[in-house]
Amino acid sequence: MGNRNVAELLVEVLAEAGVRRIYGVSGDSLNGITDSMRARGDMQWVGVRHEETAAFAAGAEAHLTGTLAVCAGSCGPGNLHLINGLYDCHRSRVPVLAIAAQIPSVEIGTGYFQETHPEHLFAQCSHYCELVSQPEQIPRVLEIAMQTAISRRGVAVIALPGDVALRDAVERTARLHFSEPKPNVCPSDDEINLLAEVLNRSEKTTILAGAGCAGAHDELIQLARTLQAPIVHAMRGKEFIEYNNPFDVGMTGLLGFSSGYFAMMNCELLLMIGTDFPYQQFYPKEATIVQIDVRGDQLGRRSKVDFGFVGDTRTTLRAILPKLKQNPYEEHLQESLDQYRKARKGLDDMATATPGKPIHPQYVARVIDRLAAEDAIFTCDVGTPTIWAARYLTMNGKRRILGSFNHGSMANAMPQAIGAQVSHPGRQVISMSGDGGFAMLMGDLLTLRQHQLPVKLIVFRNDALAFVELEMKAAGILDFGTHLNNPDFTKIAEGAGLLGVRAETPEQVEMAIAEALNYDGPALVEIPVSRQELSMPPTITLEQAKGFSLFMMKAVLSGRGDEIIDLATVNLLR
Ligand SMILES: Cc1cc2nc3c(=O)[nH]c(=O)nc-3n(C[C@H](O)[C@H](O)[C@H](O)COP(=O)(O)OP(=O)(O)OC[C@H]3O[C@@H](n4cnc5c(N)ncnc54)[C@H](O)[C@@H]3O)c2cc1C
Ligand SMILES: Cc1ncc(C[n+]2csc(CCOP(=O)(O)OP(=O)(O)O)c2C)c(N)n1
Repeated sequence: MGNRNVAELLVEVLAEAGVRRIYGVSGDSLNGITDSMRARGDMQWVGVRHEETAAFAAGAEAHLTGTLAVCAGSCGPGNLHLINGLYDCHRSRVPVLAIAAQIPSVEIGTGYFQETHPEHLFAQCSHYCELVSQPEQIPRVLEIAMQTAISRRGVAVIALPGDVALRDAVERTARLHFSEPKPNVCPSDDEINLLAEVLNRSEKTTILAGAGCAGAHDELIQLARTLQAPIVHAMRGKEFIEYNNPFDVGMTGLLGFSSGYFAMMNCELLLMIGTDFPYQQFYPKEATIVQIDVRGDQLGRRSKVDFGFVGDTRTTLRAILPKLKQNPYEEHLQESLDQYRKARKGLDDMATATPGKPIHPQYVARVIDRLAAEDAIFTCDVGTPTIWAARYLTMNGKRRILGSFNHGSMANAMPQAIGAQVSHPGRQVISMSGDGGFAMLMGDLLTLRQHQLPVKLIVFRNDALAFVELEMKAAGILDFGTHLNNPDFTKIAEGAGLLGVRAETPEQVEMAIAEALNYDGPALVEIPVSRQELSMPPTITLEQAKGFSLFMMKAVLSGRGDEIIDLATVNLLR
């Protein structure tokens, strides 16, 4: 083997670990890496138009596959653009390696052109972040970064000066040759006995289950049956918990269902499993709270906890199930299920189309749900599309759903759809985009064309930052700075080489979405939806109620009475 350089060794280590592609924008300081990818030919360079897209796309791939995904940015501004997407990956606990190219090593510390310090910039959104200053550090530092991202679930960053990447490598090959360890983590025998005793004592248990229940569906259902417990799911648990689940009573939280809220508030014992549901005010104050999580540092993070256990969901539930007695009391479960049926019907009644009336976004979401493939992958923008996705998309164990649920960043949906489609070429990928979110990273529409990714973008066009308007109303502030003067997005899509379709009326929604889904290529559907569509929280607190009436007063005083009528027709009189 001749003089292999650091970049070539780096790419080889990634390839040997199963990495198939790198998302990014190329640049001088990345030349060593992109050139060795070109020369090898077995790893794909997924060029995008904004590095933030690269990070979101890598995060989507990592979420869907559970394996390491990689993104890269050139020195200074190039890798700085990765940062928001990396925050999202880190907070979603998905394994992503970011290669942040660095300025020439001899210039570091001189305030040189494009100089930044990635090891400081990315420290907050990574488990590991180190500068490679010597060829001897590769592959060891790279492998530590990869191992850290995989085992701690999150982001690792290596900052690599372009000149170091081009120097001769000292080591010859990868050092680590083992597949990812997947240990079973179980509480001790004494703890399992204690957990059984606590659960057997309760007559009214509610389970709050989250993404940490992935892969433990059967055990979870058996647990709920034994405890006669309704299951409330947190948003990131939706794809793993909601389907084939006779105990499901929906979500709680601002986007939740009243049934989810009441099941949590009315229980005697709340059993949290694999969830980091963040909103304190939605946890019961009086109930005994038991929490199971694979990470000890998660215990008690969101609410008081009376009993905390460290274990993975499947192993822990398998250990506990034989020790549980059948709960003979079913009133709590039946009441919760009744409430769920009512809440569901209320939401379904909102998802209708009336000729001559505005298009309700709930109806659009319902149509997407009905027409989408059995194994579709959905992404939804932060903003009201997250609400419609949470409430109207039906999961079935094969479908997947992604959002920026923990970090809460706008503009996530199209970039995540790019990562989903690149890594799953045969699957239908649907992005539920807000007009604000879509426009924020709209340049990457061109990535769909460039890589011929048949993503379907459904743009909920309400000409507003509507979620912010909702928050302003709830806080008693008159909305301001939220209007969007939008272009015709279908024309932009057509100009970018996509199919552009527009639905003008409720009757056209189904046809427009079907046309896009059946089209063999990337497509954008623009649907003007009513702006004042209130997504009512499951219970309105006194503070929020005050907020709403205050909004009405302010609106009247400012002569915007038409808006109140608008609110009333859309929400109260429907
Ligand atoms: C605009 C907006 C509004 C939102 N409103 C709501 C809302 O109303 N309701 C709602 O529910 N969410 C809402 N969310 C999402 C919310 O912010 C959180 O992202 C979500 O509730 C977290 O879901 P989770 O607990 O399932 O997942 P995570 O936050 O990912 O938590 C998973 C937990 O499981 C643990 N874990 C992982 N693997 C295992 C394992 N094998 N065994 C055991 N434990 C494991 C992890 O350590 C972690 O503690 C909203 C988001 C946005 C953007
Ligand atoms: C990067 C970023 N900027 C601002 C916000 C605050 N924010 C949350 S939702 C939202 C509005 C989203 O608007 P749009 O995508 O049009 O969706 P809508 O709510 O109107 O359906 C804003 C500005 C954010 N979460 N992320």
